Amino acid sequence: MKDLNEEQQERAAGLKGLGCSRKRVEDARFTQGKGNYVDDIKMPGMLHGDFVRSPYAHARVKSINTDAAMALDGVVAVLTAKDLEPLSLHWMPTLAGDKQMVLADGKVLFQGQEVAFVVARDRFIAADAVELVEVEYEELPVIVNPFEALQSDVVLREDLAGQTEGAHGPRKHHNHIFTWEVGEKDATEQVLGDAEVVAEETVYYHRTHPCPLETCGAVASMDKVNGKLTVWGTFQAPHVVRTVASLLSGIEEHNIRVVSPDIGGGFGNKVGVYPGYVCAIVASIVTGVPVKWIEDRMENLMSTAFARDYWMTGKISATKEGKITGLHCHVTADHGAFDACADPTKFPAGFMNICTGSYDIPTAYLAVDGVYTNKAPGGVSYRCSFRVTEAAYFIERMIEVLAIELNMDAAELRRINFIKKEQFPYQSALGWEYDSGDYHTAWDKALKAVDYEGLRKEQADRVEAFKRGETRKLMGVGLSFFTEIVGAGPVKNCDILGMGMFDSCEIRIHPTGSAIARLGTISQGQGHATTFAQILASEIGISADSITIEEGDTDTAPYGLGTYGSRSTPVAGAATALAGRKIRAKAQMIAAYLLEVHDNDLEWDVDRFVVKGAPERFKTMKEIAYAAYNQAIPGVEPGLEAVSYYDPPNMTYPFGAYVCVMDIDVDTGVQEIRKFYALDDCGTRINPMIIEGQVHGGLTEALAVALGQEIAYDDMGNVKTGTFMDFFLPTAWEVPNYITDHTVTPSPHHPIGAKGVGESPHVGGVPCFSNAVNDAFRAFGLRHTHMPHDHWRIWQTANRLGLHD
Ligand code: MCN
Ligand code: CUM
Repeated sequence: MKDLNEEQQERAAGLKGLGCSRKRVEDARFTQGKGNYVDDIKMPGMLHGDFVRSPYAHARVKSINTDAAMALDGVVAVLTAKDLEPLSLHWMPTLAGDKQMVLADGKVLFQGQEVAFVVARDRFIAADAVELVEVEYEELPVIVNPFEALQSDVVLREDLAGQTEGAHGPRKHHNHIFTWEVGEKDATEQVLGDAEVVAEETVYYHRTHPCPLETCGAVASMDKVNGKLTVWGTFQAPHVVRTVASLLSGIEEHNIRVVSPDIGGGFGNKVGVYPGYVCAIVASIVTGVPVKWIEDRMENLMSTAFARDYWMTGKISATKEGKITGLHCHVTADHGAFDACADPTKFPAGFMNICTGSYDIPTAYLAVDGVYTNKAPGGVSYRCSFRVTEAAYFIERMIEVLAIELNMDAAELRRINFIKKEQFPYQSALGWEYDSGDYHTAWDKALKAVDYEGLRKEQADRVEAFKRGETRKLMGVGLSFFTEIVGAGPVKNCDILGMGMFDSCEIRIHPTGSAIARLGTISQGQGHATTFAQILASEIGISADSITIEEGDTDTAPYGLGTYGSRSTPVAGAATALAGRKIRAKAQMIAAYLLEVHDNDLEWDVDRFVVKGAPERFKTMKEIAYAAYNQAIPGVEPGLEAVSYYDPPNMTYPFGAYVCVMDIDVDTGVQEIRKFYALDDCGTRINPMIIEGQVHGGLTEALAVALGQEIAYDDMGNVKTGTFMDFFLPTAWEVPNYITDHTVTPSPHHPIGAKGVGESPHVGGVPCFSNAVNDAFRAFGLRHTHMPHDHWRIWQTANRLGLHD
């Protein structure tokens, strides 16, 4: 607001537009128990579904006897694969070009897999009936290790036996899914061979789960009278669900209404299509009454989209002075029983090829091998921006290992390799065009804010004190600098199941000068109703408080690809700004007519059009809206509406600089986070308070993953962490006070210069926490230790290094 005079500033502030820490409008209902979640939907005669799930990770299903379950009073139906087969719905396509069993067809491939769907009068009867379904299994050898899977004679996916081509090219083995290669293999190997220094490491990013507080669920209602199917569900992409449901069921798309009501956290877990959705829909079609399916916590942790499970082997080369010359990365990606990742079609390993990070690395090569194992399917979820979390963790660990190899300070190593401000737009060796960045400024600001030199001095003193026996606590300084890639599209290279990844906004201004805007995205807690109104307020001069934002109902919202990959701001946010500009363009014509001047004689002034040079002559947006409906204006249609479908020219590349200071007790393995500083640059900031909330949330999830959260399997394929007793969910107790900070480097191609931020703190946070743990032991010869760094593992590390002797 710097070019505005005081009076204008006051008017602008009243709009609560860009840059305003406007309070979240959705919280009034959330904090008073007035949210409307899927499980709040209750319909007359509604039935309840529940799954019989496999206790085994790999077994042949010899028989299923449903007689006893059907005999139970209140049970209406028990569906098995046999019932779905005539409808061709016993298998369904996955978002990654594979197919997945809806209900066990001949065998089961992971513990918790859906075997039969019981439909009953209430949830309790359904649960009782689940116990009465008799399934005879014959156990088969279990493979939970992807390296073993590629050696094993055991064929996991018998349905694909003999198929040497998959959705993403040749398959090398019956348990192999795809190989995805990017970059120059020979050139990279040459550079590595000639290099003065090479650091090598295998970094495992363990399997985890986003675990939203609300589990997945759906209510399907087939109205046989008017032929309309309505599905309320936990969908991060409702329009995609509608199109897929239409293609699979043959019901015309206008006869399907998909609604995402309030969603209690998505975090990627609600991008995928689950058997429960399909079964609820089929059951409603079969019974003619509404059917509800809601997962319980264990089902959610055991069977819905997991995250990560990437084994990343890297080689990074540099000159003796520390200038990086090449990067080689091979990933063995454990996708579980079905390839149900949710990446854009052309990217079977997501945007893992952002693994050159924030560094100017001239030569690089990445190869990813996807592998089947006896684990739950999924793969892209948990604030990840399509595997960018894995990529950031990989490169930020490799940098630390290289610093050790070079005997150099890791902050300095980063500084001398950062892409420079003047190199943007920057073409990365693995194919991305980074839109904008100023890494050095951010890094310097961060290091100064934490007194980096002072920390290193203190750390060195601590090591000496430890060696003298004066303390049992070590100190770790975790650094991370990340570059995110968010906002998929563009349509030309990003689609899901062939659906192009644009997004949309439709605005309707009411005669009295308030408005409703509908978007193709869907908030799951990110505060869209608050922030999208702010974008619009600044564009059209109507207060955000007078603008309703609506998302998630396919009958009313314009077609869009939904919310994930932090794409809402970069894509739908851009559509919102552009639709607003269309409104303003029409408003300008109306104002010109009302003021009896030429369009070009008007200029925009916060919330009105003013005659140039005659500031006392103006029409406010409110007046213009009224005239748009109620006054006959020659050559101008009545009404004031606009729609924009936005296909972004590029993605946006937010970045950040994080520092974590940690104290570690070597005798107990307990870590204490003394300080966590997070600087984020997401370009133009719409709502600083919401950004801060996003950062706090993402960092807390990063802390969880780095310091203890894991979906662990035993050799039999049993999920060892299927409840909150053993799956670590951080509470206020474990969470430090975060210090947040920012720089602002606008995106040059986004209409308002905004980049996404939702996933950034997780992407940058995980390596930061992990680097802190590793760094604490650097002085004692540690190069790398795997996450999650829980107390027991940290204790083991100390023990291995001889610190307990
Ligand atoms: N924002 C802003 N200024 C910017 C960028 C964003 O004020 N320059 C605001 C936006 O207006 C929006 C919020 O920050 O209100 C997040 O915007 P964005 O980064 O565009 O991300 P999305 O809205 O697309 O949200 C998706 C992202 C993802 S992919 C995951 S996973 C995740 C995350 O959001 N899931 C969440 N944050 C979450 N937060 C909550 N509470 N719940 C989830 O499920
Ligand atoms: Cu990858 S988790 Mo978010 O994209 O919904």
